[in-house]
Amino acid sequence: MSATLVVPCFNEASRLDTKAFLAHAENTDVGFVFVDDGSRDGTYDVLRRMADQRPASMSALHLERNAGKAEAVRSGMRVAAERGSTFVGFWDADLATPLGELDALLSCFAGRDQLQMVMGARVLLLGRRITRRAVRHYAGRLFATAVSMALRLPVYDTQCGAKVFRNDDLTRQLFAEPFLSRWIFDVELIARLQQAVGARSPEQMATYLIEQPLTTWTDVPDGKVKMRDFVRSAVDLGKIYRHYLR
Ligand SMILES: Nc1nc2c(ncn2[C@@H]2O[C@H](COP(=O)(O)OP(=O)(O)O)[C@@H](O)[C@H]2O)c(=O)[nH]1
Ligand SMILES: [Mg+2]
Repeated sequence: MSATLVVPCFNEASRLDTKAFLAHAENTDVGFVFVDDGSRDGTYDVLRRMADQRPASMSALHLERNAGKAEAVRSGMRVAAERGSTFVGFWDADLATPLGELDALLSCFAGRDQLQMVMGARVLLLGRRITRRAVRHYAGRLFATAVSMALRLPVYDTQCGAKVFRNDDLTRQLFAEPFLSRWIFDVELIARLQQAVGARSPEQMATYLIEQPLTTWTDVPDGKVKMRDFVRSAVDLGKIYRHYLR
């Protein structure tokens, strides 16, 4: 398999587009590890029924208690790594980033031997369809600016729910320890990568990490991230700064 994607799922029973995932598993060599993050709405049943239809490329994990996206992704990544695909990654269940964007992210690895991680970036450019509510866009820009200052890295969008990695020991190391933050563990991943490769200048980091602008991204209604999560993210960024970056 070329890639195995972890899809964290919290109360996604009615929102999950199982047809889109099944079609993708059927038509490509991409595999999926769905992780039910202690949902209370029958998500696990939906996931299991879907995975049973394509057991070779889909599996469903169940976490007893709601642990947050970071831990759900981390649990899934351990399983995904065992699948032996060249790349692993994680992808939000709402398909705000359509699965059709995956190839563009994976093709970044071609000819870049040291590249470890590719992040989808929601950059609004003419000719691209990036639809996001204005308030979330501006809150996101503010947050991204604080993150790039903390990481000393001009990263545009750390919070897009689509990220892929080379499936190797370094990636296993990035996910080895639990994350400090439930929501902005993406920032921790970058800080861990900076530490692991001992490279801090933006030029050095770009051999290990790049952002790929998406062609389509749609803010899916019923997202569960609210304004208080913005406040929590700011608090978590402080924690991450003290732990990894000071
Ligand atoms: N809200 C929330 N989402 C979780 C949790 N655990 C895993 N997820 C998944 O994290 C992803 C992002 O959540 P989503 O609600 O789309 O966030 P938003 O689009 O940023 O508002 C989805 O795949 C969720 O199912 C959790 O504890 N809470
Ligand atoms: Mg979403």
